[in-house]
Amino acid sequence: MKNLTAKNHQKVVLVGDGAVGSSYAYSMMNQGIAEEFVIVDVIKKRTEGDALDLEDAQVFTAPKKVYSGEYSDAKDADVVVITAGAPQKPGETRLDLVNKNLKILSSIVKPVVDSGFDGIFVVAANPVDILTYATWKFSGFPKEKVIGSGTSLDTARLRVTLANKIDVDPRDVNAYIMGEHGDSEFAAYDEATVAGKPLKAIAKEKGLTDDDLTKIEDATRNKAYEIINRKGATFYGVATCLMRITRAILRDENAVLPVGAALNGEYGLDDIFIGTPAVINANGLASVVEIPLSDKEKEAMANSAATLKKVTKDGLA
Ligand code: 6V0
Repeated sequence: MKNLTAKNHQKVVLVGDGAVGSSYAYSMMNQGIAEEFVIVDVIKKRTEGDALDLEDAQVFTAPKKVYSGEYSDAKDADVVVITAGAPQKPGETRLDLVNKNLKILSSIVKPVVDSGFDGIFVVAANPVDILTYATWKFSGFPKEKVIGSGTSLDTARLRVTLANKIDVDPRDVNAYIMGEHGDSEFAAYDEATVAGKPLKAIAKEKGLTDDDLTKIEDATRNKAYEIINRKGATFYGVATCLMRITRAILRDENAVLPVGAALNGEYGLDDIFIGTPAVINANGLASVVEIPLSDKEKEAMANSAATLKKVTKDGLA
């Protein structure tokens, strides 16, 4: 297994240079993470243009080799990030995308693996939980080497909205959206805290009722639709989540992040990738942090898992 901490040259390959991918590339450039950044897409002119455009930013960030490449460039990469795929159209759910994007995914994972790549896959293309599972299946990689963006974006959305309501920094809101990145996801409010104090108690002090918290949960679930209806796509939020996951891997952080993680009995589930907090380091997914959910939340998790399992079974049959 690659020992990233011993390396001082880190390489990331991005596959899918659309709205999400190019925003991720820009975020990575701004953070100065990874010395080598390769962009792959079926539209070669776009990757060449983006590489030329991005390289100008390094004057103000950190020196980096950024170029338009091929799957063979994944050979010695530490991380391959997959953002290739058709995005949601207005009115389309993430699950509607499954067949279209499974085909695209299989055409990507195979040549990446054939290149000799033995790093970590990070998947964001939708429906992300299904595509993360499929990446694991198609690649034959160990489960911990495949990470989905899962409910990272949804969790960010929840934290931002809560933070605005209770007047604390969103980074100090310890609350998670769990389950499917999609319509069956849920807010694990019962265990949410700010500095160890139950979020529900703080919310009450701020005059928020349980009904208000449910409205915030619903708004979080529907925020993608709100954004898509206005600008056609969502990309800055998820791109930043992807940067955060990549940074945790490359810097061997042991960061606890909401991701799409493979479960091995946690929450009574297995053979699934689903949104939960997990420890991320240079080996990929070090462990799942199993939140002690309330009975109602356990039911929501089981329901979300059942939704995903059905689509996975139909899609990969
Ligand atoms: P986009 O802007 O259409 O970009 C998709 C890119 O993929 C384009 O540049 C295509 O050329 C490229 N592409 C298509 N097929 C292939 C292929 N076979 N090989 C290489 N590249 C290919 O879409 P956008 O960037 O908006 O979205 C990308 C994916 O991310 C979609 O599946 C979205 O649904 C998904 N999102 C995931 C989110 C999450 O939280 N996980 C959030 C937002 C979007």
